[in-house]
Amino acid sequence: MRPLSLSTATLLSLLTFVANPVSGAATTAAIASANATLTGKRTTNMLGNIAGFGPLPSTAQTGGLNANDIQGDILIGMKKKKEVFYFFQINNPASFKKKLKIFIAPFITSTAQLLSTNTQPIVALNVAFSFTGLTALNVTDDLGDPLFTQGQFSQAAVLGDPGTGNWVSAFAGNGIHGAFLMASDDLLLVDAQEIVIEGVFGSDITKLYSLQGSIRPGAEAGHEPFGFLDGISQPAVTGFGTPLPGQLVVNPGVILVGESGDPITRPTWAKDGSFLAFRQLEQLVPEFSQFLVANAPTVPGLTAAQSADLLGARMVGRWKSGAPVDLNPLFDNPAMGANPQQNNNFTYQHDGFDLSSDQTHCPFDAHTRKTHPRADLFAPNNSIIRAGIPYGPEVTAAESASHTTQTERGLAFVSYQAQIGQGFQFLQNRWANNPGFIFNKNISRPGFDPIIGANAGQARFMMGFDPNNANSNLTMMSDFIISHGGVYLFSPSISAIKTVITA
Ligand code: N7H
Repeated sequence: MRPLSLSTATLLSLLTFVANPVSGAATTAAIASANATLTGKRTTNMLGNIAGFGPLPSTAQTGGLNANDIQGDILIGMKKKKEVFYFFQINNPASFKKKLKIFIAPFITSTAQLLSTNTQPIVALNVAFSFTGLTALNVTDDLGDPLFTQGQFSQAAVLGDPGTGNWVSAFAGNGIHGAFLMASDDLLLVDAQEIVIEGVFGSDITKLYSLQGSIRPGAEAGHEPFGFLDGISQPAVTGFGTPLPGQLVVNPGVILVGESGDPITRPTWAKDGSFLAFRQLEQLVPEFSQFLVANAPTVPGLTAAQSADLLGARMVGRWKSGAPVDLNPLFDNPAMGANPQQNNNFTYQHDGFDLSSDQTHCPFDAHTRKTHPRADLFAPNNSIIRAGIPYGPEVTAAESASHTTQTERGLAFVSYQAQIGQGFQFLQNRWANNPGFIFNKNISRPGFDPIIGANAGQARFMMGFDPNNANSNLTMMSDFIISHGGVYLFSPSISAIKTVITA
């Protein structure tokens, strides 16, 4: 299945070309032609059309921002069908810069390009660099983000990881210099792009690691591996589209470096870049499903299966359909989950209920409430744009029957923010992992975010799992998510890639 203008014959010749690069060094013309093929015109949209996600803005609605210069992944979020993250080390900075400038930079996909099928490339290509990568390229300006400078590896304990024993070896340390992000609707095309990248750079780079993500099949499209629709709630960035009802509006400088609302002094060339926090988060899906069945509260009028679904919804803050539990406290509401005019329009506040103690609608600990507390705490500067994608196979019958994961699956988590310490790392460390958050006068220790909250591998608790007995605690002896680590990168503007980065 390849519903594109790229024919099988062209693709095969492209793959043959790269598999046998002309005497080890592909010619300029051959690379240009391969690149042109990969960036040719599309006839179908490469992004998933998921009911429940708001529409992308039209080009006319991006007037406030430089959509032609901002890399495409940053503001578009979790809409990709297939994606490969290709992490590399730079061996020959001078040659890498030259080739990046001539062969790759002209094909980096912008935000504007992704907004319409007519302008989308066959494969969307973005690139981002770590601190050690920029240093290798002799780009040594202070970007104003200490966590970027230190790297994610040094933050493992702060992020709640139980050491770094589970980290992918490539993430352990600061060896990764950068990553190519390649997205399309067909993995064969992404593979072709990867082969072109390797043909272009040859021994100038070494691939240290790659991870392949994919939208889930059939009716699960848009749902993360536990089964919940994901990517519904993103902040609305001023100047980019029209906010949906209930959507939090944030200054562009919360996501984009150097834009209005960014309080940090940055080098001029860094404007319209964004910091990318990558995490490989394995999800223990059969174990999670079994936990819900074994720990479901007894709720009058609900069957055991409905109670298990309710527990999942109260842990996440949304039902599997995406409907917010705050507006649907006992039963899922698939029509609301699929309706972007309704599925974000809630605040956790209800007439006749005390916001500082009410957990009958949604627990304080629910993942969505911990990471975006809405009326509990107005904190637009702690917003992120999430742009991850699930990875790994579907759960097998044998895994379901044994309640045991046999093959790794999870979320290739990506978030964009202008300050890592206000965005991803803040949400993980200060909110999700902090049993004292949300701080309020009536409940001093509501507990951990049951989904991503981490306690260095030790037991965690959450209050409010039972709607009829909100003060009782649920203990979780082990995590449902295993961190395999990650990396902090900077995704520069396209003009910066063509100038400062490749100078
Ligand atoms: Fe989360 N999940 O399946 O439970 N997330 N998340 N996340 N997350 C959200 O509203 C999930 C992770 C946020 O605005 C939904 O789009 C899983 C990290 C934020 O109301 C679901 C993993 C961080 C929001 C999940 C994971 C965040 C959010 C509801 C890891 C930051 C928006 C769908 C495997 C540190 C909240 C939606 C809002 C929503 C899940 C990771 C943050 C279903 C499985 C690491 C800010």
